[in-house]
Amino acid sequence: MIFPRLTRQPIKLLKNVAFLSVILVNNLSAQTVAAPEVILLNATQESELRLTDRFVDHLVRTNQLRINKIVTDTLIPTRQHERFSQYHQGLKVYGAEVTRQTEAGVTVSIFGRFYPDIKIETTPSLPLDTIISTINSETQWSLPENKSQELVILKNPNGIFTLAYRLTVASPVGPAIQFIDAHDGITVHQYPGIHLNNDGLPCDTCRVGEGRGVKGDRKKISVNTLGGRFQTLDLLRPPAIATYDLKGDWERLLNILNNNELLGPADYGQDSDNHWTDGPIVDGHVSAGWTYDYLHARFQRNGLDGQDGPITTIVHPVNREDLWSVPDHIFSLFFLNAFYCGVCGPDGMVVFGEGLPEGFVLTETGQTIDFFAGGIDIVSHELAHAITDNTSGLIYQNESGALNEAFSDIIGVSVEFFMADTGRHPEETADYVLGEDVVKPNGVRSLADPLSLNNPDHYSIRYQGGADYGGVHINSTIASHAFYLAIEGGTNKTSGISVVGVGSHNRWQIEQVFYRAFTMLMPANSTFSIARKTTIQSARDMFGAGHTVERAIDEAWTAVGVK
Ligand SMILES: [Ca+2]
Ligand SMILES: [Ca+2]
Ligand SMILES: [Zn+2]
Repeated sequence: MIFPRLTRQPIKLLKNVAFLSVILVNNLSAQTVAAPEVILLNATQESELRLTDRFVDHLVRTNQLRINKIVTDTLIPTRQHERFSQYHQGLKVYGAEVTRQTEAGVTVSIFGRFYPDIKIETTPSLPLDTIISTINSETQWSLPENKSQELVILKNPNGIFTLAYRLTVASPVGPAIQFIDAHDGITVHQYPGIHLNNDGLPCDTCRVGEGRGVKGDRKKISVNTLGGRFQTLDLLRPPAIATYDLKGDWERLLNILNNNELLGPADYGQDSDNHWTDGPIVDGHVSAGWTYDYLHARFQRNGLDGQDGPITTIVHPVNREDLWSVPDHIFSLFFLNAFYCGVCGPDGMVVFGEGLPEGFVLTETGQTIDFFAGGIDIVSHELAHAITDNTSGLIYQNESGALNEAFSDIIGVSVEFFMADTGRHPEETADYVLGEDVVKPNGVRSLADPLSLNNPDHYSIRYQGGADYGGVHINSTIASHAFYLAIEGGTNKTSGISVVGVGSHNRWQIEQVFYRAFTMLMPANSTFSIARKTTIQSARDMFGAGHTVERAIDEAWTAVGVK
């Protein structure tokens, strides 16, 4: 049965305070007021905070907002961050979040969007069992039972609220989170990834070996010894950092990604004399370690989940000589890509593609593709997706998806600078390009000059089509270029507006400010505009209002056309 759909409400953005005062003064509930479709709950000034704070309290008291996370700020330890999810008739409104920053119980900032006027039938026409048996009959994999399945309210791509089941579904290209209409069984939205935790392991078998990377460069590698052999399992750092070598068995890897098989100790990268010569194994493992070290040194963050949970990466998903024999989807997934999967295995995992054999180029660009594990910025980019999954959960489509991708590029570039600044890897030079050591020449994206690789450097020229989940990679450079300008300064090519940056010696300031905004202040459905507001708030929190840091960030967003 196809349930009649509601038509979209006209968007009317009433002024926050005016609308709130109607509610509070007349003591009406949000539903009985002639409500706008969405209420923007952005408050950072004392004048706005009092009413907005009371409104949030009202929503919490009436069960329309429920707390889903409280985190202590690692960079300003006196601050706390509450993350609320909107509920409607007991069902979570997917992505509708409000974040509230407090100090000693006093509210400092609030960000988010609240939908006051959801009209939707919350009884599903199709039971969950029917959906699951339909899915299981359509694929060779069974639906993993350990992944959460829930009924939610989802704003579909057309802006219509839809009652949908949220499920983790297996597929030939790995699992996806699907939202399936609870009335007609049609998939209304899908995206990759959530993230679960496990404890680390004790260590009495840790060893440090010596390895050679993809570029023939020498580096120390933290491994584990077992039965006289060595494995790429790092037990020296607080989380278990494990690098698995799938030895080209992509069919087994698909079963693992789809949670129909588990990785085991036999899958660790192996070496007989602790002189490691497999470049992708060495680089993937060492770069995951650098990423951990960076997060801890710069943000006092304990790993990807903040609790030193395991970090799992996979190399050699295919053999290069199988180039012509694998199916097309395997070719693009395991030769030409690297990805993070939050719902794969107990802790999520990153897979690094194998690249192309020597002599092969991408016909469109003439670029060669090396092992993806050979780019430290690629490794940290993928691992940063796990951080986003564990914090803001930025929804992987449209502007919030572009922010999700921008954060990964920002961490990717920052880890590269962090490592280069130690001087321990003289063969590595840091830059604002992502993937230049893998996709050659030129790399994948440029934060310094997005236009040079066909990405927008300004909001006015953003991609507005439906491909790439609404341009999540394409448009990411609008935000990551703002990050670049805030550090290095310079002139935006499209707007001609110049920015005075904080200078490369102060890059840590912008890195910390952006990290706080992206992981603590942003709701899951953030827009570029909220990214501007939250990064400015974060700068004020850390360095005070009117400081050069705030000015640099403010100018940078203006230069890229984000208001
Ligand atoms: Ca580089
Ligand atoms: Ca780079
Ligand atoms: Zn990404």
